[in-house]
Amino acid sequence: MTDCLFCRIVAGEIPSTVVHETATTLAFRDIRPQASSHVLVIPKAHYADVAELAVADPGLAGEVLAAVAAVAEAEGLLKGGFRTIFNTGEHGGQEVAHVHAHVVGGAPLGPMLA
Ligand code: IU
Repeated sequence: MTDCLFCRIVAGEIPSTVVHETATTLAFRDIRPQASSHVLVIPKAHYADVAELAVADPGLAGEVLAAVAAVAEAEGLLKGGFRTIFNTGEHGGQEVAHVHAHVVGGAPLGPMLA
């Protein structure tokens, strides 16, 4: 999808700081980090949100979760723990309509809905 920001990052048209990549997924640093470690994990294929991805391609959804785990390990988050968030739709505060998991950690986080 050429007008999708994250598809353009996958295509290399917009620069990003990649921390992990597989044949089907890409993980890069959020440009406005909310924690000392804040990485976005996406499938390279375009799906609007996690609900659409899970229905259309549950195998790929699993690959995204495996990439989340790989990022957590690479970022040194497994011991202390981390949070994974899929903002979805208007009420979920989703700004970019290409499914992405936020992986945040590096220090104790506040209550989930704060
Ligand atoms: P959201 O879940 O759709 O609200 O999150 C979108 C995230 O994408 C948000 O944290 C932005 O800081 C981030 N982001 C980015 O990393 N690079 C960009 O070019 C743009 C947004 I636009």
